[in-house]
Amino acid sequence: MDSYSIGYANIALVKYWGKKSKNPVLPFNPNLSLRLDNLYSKTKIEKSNSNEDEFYINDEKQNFEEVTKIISFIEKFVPKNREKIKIISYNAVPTAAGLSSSSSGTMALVLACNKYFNLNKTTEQLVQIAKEGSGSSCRSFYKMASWLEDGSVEEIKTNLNLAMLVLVVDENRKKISSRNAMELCVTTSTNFDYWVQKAKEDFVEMKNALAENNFSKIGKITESNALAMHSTTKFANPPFSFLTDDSYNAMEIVKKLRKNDYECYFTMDAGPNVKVLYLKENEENIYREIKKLWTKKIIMCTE
Ligand code: 2P0
Repeated sequence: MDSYSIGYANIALVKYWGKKSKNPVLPFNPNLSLRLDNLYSKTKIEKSNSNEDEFYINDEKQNFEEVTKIISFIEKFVPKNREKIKIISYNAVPTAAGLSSSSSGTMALVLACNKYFNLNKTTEQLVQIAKEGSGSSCRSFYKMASWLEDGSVEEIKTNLNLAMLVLVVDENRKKISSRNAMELCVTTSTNFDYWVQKAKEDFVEMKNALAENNFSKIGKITESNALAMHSTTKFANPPFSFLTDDSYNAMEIVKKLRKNDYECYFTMDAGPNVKVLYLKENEENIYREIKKLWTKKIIMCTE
């Protein structure tokens, strides 16, 4: 266990949706996230027993395409003449189901490389390396973080005890990767410019709301930002949606709870699952009420 490096998932309250630059990876708009300490990946690297690089997720040997993808990323920052390696990774997050497994996986991988290859990088350097593997992973290094258009990552402080659970709609691997979906929206979505403008404003408002400890404002921005991001998919060519009927049912449940004075808000990423944001001190009540209305799986994300 000791030799594993841990990386955490994070969920954006103001989303990253679109690359202004691919090399280096820079977002169109500043974005901001909350780390989910219960959703993590752990990774270790060993010398390969064969004469090729190997990659395992949850004991499953990954195919050539996946190995190539991960190796071409790590070759950007590990020594060129190296021995073949075996990357062993476990996800406590369903893989590629819009539950941010790429952010936890990339953070764990970057830390594991730092250890195995004795790179001795600082956290700031590792953050910058991670974002080249998966943009959102750079935010996982801090409990709350913002990632700005110039590539810098800042820790955000809050006095609020923000917490999250997931109403699981579907744990399967999504059909379209967030990278490809994002790219399709950047290049074809007719409301993409509107999204970028709104997200920039949301970011400023969100930082104010966090400074004011104004949870209602934080929640409202979180919901409206998520809906705006998802609306770009509907105006893409061809149009598509990550959300299913069950996602909309889950959103209705959140609204119903709110009406009954259980304050909580929804957000969704590149998948159908619905994340619910609330204050930790209300967790017991919210969980009890939500359980009456949502019969499928619920994942508690924060300690
Ligand atoms: C986010 N997502 O802010 C947004 C919201 C998904 C929806 O960042 O292409 O895997 O590797 O930089 O980081 C997921 O995108 O994309 C993501 P790449 P990444 O969390």
